[in-house]
Amino acid sequence: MTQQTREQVATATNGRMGRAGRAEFGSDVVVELLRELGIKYVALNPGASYRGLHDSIVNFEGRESPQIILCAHEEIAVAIAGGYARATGKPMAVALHNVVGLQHASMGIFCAYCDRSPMIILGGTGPMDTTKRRPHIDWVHTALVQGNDIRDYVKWDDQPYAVNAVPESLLRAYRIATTEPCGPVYLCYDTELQEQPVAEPPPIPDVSRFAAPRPPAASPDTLKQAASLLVKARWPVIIADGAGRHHEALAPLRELAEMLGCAVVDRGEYFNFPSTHPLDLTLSEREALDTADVWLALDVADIGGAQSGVKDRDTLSSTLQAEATIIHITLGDMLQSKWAGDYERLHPVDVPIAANSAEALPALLTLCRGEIAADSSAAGRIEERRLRVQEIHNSARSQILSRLQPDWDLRPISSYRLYSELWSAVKGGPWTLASAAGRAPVRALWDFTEPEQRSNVGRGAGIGYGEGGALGAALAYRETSRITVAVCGDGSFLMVPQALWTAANSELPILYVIFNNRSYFNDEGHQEYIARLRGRPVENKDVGIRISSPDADFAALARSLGVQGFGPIIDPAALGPALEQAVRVVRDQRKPALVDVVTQPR
Ligand SMILES: Cc1ncc(C[n+]2csc(CCOP(=O)(O)OP(=O)(O)O)c2C)c(N)n1
Ligand SMILES: [Mg+2]
Repeated sequence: MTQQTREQVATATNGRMGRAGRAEFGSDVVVELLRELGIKYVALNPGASYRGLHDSIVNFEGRESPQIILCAHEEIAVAIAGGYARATGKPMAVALHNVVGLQHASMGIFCAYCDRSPMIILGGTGPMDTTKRRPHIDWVHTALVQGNDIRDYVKWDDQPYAVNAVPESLLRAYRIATTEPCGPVYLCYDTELQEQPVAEPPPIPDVSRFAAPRPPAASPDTLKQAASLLVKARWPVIIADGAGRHHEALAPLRELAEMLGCAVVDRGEYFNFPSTHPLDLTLSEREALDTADVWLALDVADIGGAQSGVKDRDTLSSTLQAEATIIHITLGDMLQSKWAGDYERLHPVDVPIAANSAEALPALLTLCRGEIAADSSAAGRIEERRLRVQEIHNSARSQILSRLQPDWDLRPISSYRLYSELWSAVKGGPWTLASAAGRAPVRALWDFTEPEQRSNVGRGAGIGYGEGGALGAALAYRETSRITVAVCGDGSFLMVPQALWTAANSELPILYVIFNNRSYFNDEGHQEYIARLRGRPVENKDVGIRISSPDADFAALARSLGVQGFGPIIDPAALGPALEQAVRVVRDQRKPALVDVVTQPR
């Protein structure tokens, strides 16, 4: 088609059925649709299996979008999309080379699935026509069916067999990925399909007619039951986890807590409640929950774990004991893995509500207001409780800080000092904390007051995912004045140090701080536990676990990849000035920086 005919066709078919396509080759259709869908970025590592698609991204009708974020490992590419989805709620694209790129990416895809992060993953394969394959490489790198490799932890995958089938496949994928509960989808394109010239391009539908539905609201009857339980309760507690995914849930959550004068425990998958709010009892979770007679759980992954304090190694399983009456608002059951147990323990729930918190909370608020007005004893009960919650809140933070302050001058540097000095360096402007290695009670040391301040990925708990995830947050905030801060374990960081190259290449304003205890310390704890159990020498607990001989020089590593590196910081007095200097690089120059801090084990 000539340019003029293309434009004529485009004008003729514009309207509710969409517009005429303008693709010249099969893979142009994919890019045309990504642009229609508003996909801003594609993270990738190149490969011949998608050279057609790569060409379309770069050359089809100019290259404004999706913009390429070049990565030095596919796992990082997926993690960037995961962090971006966490920060924005929106999907970006990832492009992966056939089976090898897909396998490198697979842990990232698993972690994105556990996080319920929407993303459009594109892959190449083939040629499926075996007579067209190059010797060796096209054979060993082509699988039947490629999507099988990751099918257990994507929401959907597809391999359209003709160019005309591409729009429907991609629109379906987009809608599935962005429908709550969200998740990654994988689309695989035969090289032949990508590279074939297209004489009659398929029309591009009006993508607004394929949008994800609004997530479901709660049934009014069940909400009424919940409101009555909450208002009559002696000590109700709100325990919030994934609810903060939707920022619209935050104002009604806060208003509900204030109306009920009840404690809120923020499990921290997202920002749910300000750490400075007098009703925040996250730091006194045990005290808040032990006496509770009614729990309002908001998208809590593991109610049992939350209740038993299962993070403690001595309590190895979640408990099913549930003295309290449990109300749970979640869409969790609508997307359950059939492969990994990321649904966690089955807990009794007395009032199950399948809804999105952002939809359910405003209605619950109205019902509670009505119940309070109708109950003459409610106001007194609520006021008394409010005062008690505030008392606990006020003492919790100062108690924790007084326990930690003696650590100030420890060498190696204590996590308390690291997070305190970092807070002083960071708090002067907008920030987001994408990762917090070590065991410092960050909520006691930093003020979390707005949802953008938390952008952590990682329910999947694969080390090496958080470093790329932090880059995704930095990408999301690149055009704003917000900086991203990621405190990463040395072991975790060594999984993906090449993430630094992308930080430099894509000019991402991120501060990496290495929590360098020169160990995969988490596992020293496990080996110590086993040694004690078996009566074996505890002093061997770090064999095969210490990361020394040689000590990794993270600042030099950063410099070698185009990122300003500071450290290793061994002297506690040098920490504050180094962090301040590094924050200036990130804030003022909008460039990445890294500070390597040699720390206590925890
Ligand atoms: C991909 C992957 N490999 C191994 C593990 C097991 N693992 C969990 S924590 C950890 C140690 C991480 O070391 P580091 O990041 O230095 O943190 P530290 O425990 O020292 O605070 C390991 C190896 C994992 N979770 N994911
Ligand atoms: Mg470590």
